Amino acid sequence: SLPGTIVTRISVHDVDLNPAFTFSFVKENNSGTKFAIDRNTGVVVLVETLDFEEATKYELQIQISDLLHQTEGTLIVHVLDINDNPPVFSQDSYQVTISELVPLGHPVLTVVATDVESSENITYRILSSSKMFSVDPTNGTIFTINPVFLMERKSTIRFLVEASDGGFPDLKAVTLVETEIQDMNNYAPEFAIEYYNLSLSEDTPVGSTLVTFSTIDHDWTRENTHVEYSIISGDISAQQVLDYETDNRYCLTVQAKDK
Ligand SMILES: [Ca+2]
Ligand SMILES: [Ca+2]
Ligand SMILES: [Ca+2]
Ligand SMILES: [Ca+2]
Repeated sequence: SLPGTIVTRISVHDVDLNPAFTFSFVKENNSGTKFAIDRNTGVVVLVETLDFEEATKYELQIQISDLLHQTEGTLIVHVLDINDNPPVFSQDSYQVTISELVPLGHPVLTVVATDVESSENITYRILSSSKMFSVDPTNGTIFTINPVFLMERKSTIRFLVEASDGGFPDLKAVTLVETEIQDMNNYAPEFAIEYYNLSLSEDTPVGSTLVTFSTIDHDWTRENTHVEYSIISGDISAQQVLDYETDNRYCLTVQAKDK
């Protein structure tokens, strides 16, 4: 209720005729500064907004006197709870790192919101349309609903999660979830061409560039696509001068290795 609201009017019976009463709060009684009483009429007025989360009940000791006699009474004010506090997330934002190979349904992290009125009715939902993640509405656990490695090659995926307290009115809070996707080295490099056929003249100078290999690696981080080449078998004596009459064919196996 707003300040100024009349809480009640204290009524008094006195067998004497036409007595003049004065009303007051008993001094040592600590009703705070929430209430005031009109000395002459006994009207109790609210002077500050109440808060159920601060106090659920007030006991006001009221003194009534008619010059000769005085008496005391107690006014008990019960404060009714309204939903005036939104839920609060335990963190403004949440960060988590997951492997791109996490299985479907894998719990990624759990977001937690609490509410001073009631944490039990809090429900969670993901605000941004997410093809990859879903949240358990009752416990805030975020899990994968699609294979992560199929998603666009973004290293961080951000989305918002909302908590509703289910009260009236329904109050909400929002938090940011940042998911860093870790590239795993799950692809080997592949040569663009499987067989290379070269024809060289026997007077090709030593040190000539004969061919430059290239490979494709479907991973997407530098560390998982860095390729080193080496000749692993074949007639590597060809570092000398070629001679058609000695050998007219060389066969080399080249390996591309990504780590
Ligand atoms: Ca409340
Ligand atoms: Ca609430
Ligand atoms: Ca790779
Ligand atoms: Ca990968």
